[in-house]
Amino acid sequence: MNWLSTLLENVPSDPFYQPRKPLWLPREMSDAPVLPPPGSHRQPQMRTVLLINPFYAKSPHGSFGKHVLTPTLALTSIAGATPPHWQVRHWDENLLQGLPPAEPLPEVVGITVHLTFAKRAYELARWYRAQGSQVVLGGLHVLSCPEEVAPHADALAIGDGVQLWPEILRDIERGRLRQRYEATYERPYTLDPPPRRDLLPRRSFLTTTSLIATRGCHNRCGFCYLSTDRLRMPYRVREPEDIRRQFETDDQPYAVFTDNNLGSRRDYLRELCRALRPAKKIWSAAVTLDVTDDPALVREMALAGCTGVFIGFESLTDQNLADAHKRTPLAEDYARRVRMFHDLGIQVNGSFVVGFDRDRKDTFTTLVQWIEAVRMECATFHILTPYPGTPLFRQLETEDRLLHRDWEKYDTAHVVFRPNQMTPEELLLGYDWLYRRLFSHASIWLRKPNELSALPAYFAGCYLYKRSNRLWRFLIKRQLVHAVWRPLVEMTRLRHLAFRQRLEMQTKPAVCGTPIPASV
Ligand code: B12
Ligand code: SF4
Repeated sequence: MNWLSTLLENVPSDPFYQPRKPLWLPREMSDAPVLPPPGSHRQPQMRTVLLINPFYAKSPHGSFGKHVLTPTLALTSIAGATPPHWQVRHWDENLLQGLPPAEPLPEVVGITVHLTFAKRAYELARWYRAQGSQVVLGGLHVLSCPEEVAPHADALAIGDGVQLWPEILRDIERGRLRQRYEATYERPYTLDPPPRRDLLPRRSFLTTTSLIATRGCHNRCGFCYLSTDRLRMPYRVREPEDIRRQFETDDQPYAVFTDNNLGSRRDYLRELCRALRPAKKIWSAAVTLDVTDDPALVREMALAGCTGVFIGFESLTDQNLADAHKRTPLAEDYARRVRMFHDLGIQVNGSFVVGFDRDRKDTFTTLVQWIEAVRMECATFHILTPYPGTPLFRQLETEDRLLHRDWEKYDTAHVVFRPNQMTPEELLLGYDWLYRRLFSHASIWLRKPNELSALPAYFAGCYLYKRSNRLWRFLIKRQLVHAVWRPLVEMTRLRHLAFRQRLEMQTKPAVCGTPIPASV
């Protein structure tokens, strides 16, 4: 019966089973395109900017679709702050369209830098500088490790780039570029211009409407990048009307809120929902589980078009969360709260971290069993990762538990520290098992919704989004992502409108399945 277990992909119940078949990871998903020798120094085209999102290696565990679901707002926000006499171009290396453009040579190259793709950002910076462009580096890693980044750039933007960018370009025009520009995130968010989504290749993303309505979070968990030393980011919000306008203008049926936590201020979220409701569109967002303290608010979210939430449950062990100073409901109450979303037609994508000090070898099975019992449509798993500058990083450094500082591997898919109650190898095997198990036919079947009418959308979501990496690679390379997904998204929107109507009339809301992933 070997062929049958292969067909059914029977994942053993022991999280540490060996040997295991490697997961599929083609070269384009693991290696950036090789840059040719830069050639000689030449005259760049004046008043032109190229903004680059560098390549990063994809994990074979998740869907490749995740990377083209919706774009980061880092570069479109910077583009929005560019004075009109500068020409701007956008390039995302993760769309697999080859080398970034160098003809004509841009006067300024702005690159966003995260620790996982810092090495690639430095390579790109070196390549453009050698040809004659001036390179400005900004982003999370520039804020947490400016000394490391500085030698690779003509200028650093530390903190909020939207405030700094016009000043940087003005200084370039005057030939007086400084090495370092710094801004906090304290000024009102309402002053920011809207991001320039018109620069994005629409064909390449499931939706180009990444929205961001708020900044910061009421929590400061010790493992989160929001607790980075230098980062001062009070909770700030944009006008709900401004967000509605951005959503309308981009003309897509579905938006993804990329806020850290759209639910930190309930009065604001309520106002936002009321502004979005007449638009008759659908959206998903990251919120903390405590929004369910207010069931009427969750209902308003559903009525405003929310089809999915991304929730950082992190752990089923309360003490892990207390250690990290995360204020959150108790684990024993999670299931009831998940049900509240489900009853209102909102899918839950749970985010879980493994490797906390109280995690033991049985953590993996307990976690999967719980996810299956509450029928969570989707979950993402992360190996605990100490981002430089955070309390967690300092703790593990002081305890001499960091294994290395190879930032590329600080992507939550590798073990970079010595865990407390298992070996690094066991943590990695357990993490790998969680994904194999969750995406197995058996687990997909166990988590299926009760209602028959929700099954087609649920299975479409599981199989098309999560188990089709070969198809995703094809769609990404051929720029077919939008064309293929748009009809599915539109169908989901129409179903959701019908669902909302029933909900408004207060009859039993019935079912509303959605094949679209619940946020990033
Ligand atoms: C959209 C998103 C994604 C998308 C797109 C990612 C991409 N790089 O293309 C997807 C879903 C693919 C993704 C994947 C991952 N992500 Co992500 N993602 C986000 C998210 C939700 C929004 C990003 C965004 O639009 N921010 C809004 C912009 C405006 O803010 P910003 O980037 O900080 O930019 C400002 C400044 O930094 C500065 N700036 C930035 N760039 C530049 C450039 C220049 C030239 C200048 C002048 C200024 C400047 O100005 C901007 C305006 O103030 C953030 C959380 C968040 N809310 O930021 C997480 C986040 C960035 N992701 C994170 C992680 C960990 C990942 C993953 C590794 C997770 C995983 N295991 O799957 C993967 C893989 C990516 C990788 N290897 O790096 C972490 C990064 C932590 C860290 N310290 O690096 C974050 C912060 C989430 C979190 N809370 O932990 N992600
Ligand atoms: S609740 Fe989430 S976004 Fe807020 S600080 Fe904690 S991990 Fe970060």
